[in-house]
Amino acid sequence: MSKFKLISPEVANVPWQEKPEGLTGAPIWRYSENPVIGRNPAEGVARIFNSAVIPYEGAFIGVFRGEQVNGIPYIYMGRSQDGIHWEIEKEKISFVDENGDPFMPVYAYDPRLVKIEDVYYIIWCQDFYGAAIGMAKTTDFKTFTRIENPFLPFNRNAVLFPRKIDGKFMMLSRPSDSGHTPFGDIFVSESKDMVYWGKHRHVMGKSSEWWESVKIGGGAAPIETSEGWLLIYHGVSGTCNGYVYSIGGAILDIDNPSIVKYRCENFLLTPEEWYEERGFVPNVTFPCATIHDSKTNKMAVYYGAADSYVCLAFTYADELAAYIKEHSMVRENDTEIGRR
Ligand code: BMA
Repeated sequence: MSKFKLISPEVANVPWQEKPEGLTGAPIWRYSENPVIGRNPAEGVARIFNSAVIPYEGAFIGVFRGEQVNGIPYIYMGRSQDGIHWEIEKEKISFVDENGDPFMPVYAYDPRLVKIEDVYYIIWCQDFYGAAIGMAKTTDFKTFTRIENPFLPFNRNAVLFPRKIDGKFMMLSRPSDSGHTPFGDIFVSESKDMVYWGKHRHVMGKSSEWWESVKIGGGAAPIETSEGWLLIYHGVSGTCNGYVYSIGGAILDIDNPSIVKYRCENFLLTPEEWYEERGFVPNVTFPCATIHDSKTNKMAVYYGAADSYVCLAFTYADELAAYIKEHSMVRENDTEIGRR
């Protein structure tokens, strides 16, 4: 048996479906009942996608990108007993400032949800004179207090690491432009207090593999393992009909996550099913969260499909890590300029 270990709590009720016979390619398979959240999932919300979930009090809680019927995205909360069937709250999350006064972003999309020590952090993309990272914290999922803008515009796809490294919070992000950004690498930054961020380091760049040759961006919160930080991210290719968003995997050094130990040259999942190829934006698979059980290595990956649906895929974390290692190709653009 492999010595691979997930360094995270056990989650006995991780959403799960057995591996189908005859699976080829990466060891990851879609939930047969996808999508798990369909169109018009709540009053005033046309579509929910690119959303994040986390185990909470024996069940699951999620923060969802809800595209309202006026076209403006906000973050909605949802609860689920099994991680598959969700009850979405009617009202979007009301954010407050440090004094408890209302403080709403103009819009908010692509939330990630990460627990560090006893605090839950939501990280999203918002308007701060252009696309920028928004953050808030909660301990009870009732009060959501905004945190200072961590980075200048333009930036998207920020994801916090689930623990401090050497006493510092660590965050991945993808500096970008104000539009449908035609470039983008993943960087990591650190902070002692979640207010001042610095020591920015390049983690990895877009690649020459077609499926991630335009840009890449963080996906789910990095997962601590005995091999390093397992990172599920998205990679984008350009075609004559627009961008295609696939899911990729890499393993970063546990003490210095700017170092890429392994990076899979193959996509893990790419749009193939009707709900990934057809929708508001066709050909998008966009991972934002995983739920993983350290006892069994079972792992559920939540991804947005075609900017229209929430979907689930499953894998065994140890098999996935072995696949990433077996097909690893770390290149010069995965190192920092001037460093080897
Ligand atoms: C990106 C983000 C994602 C979206 C993707 C495809 O720029 O806006 O939310 O899924 O485009 O439209």
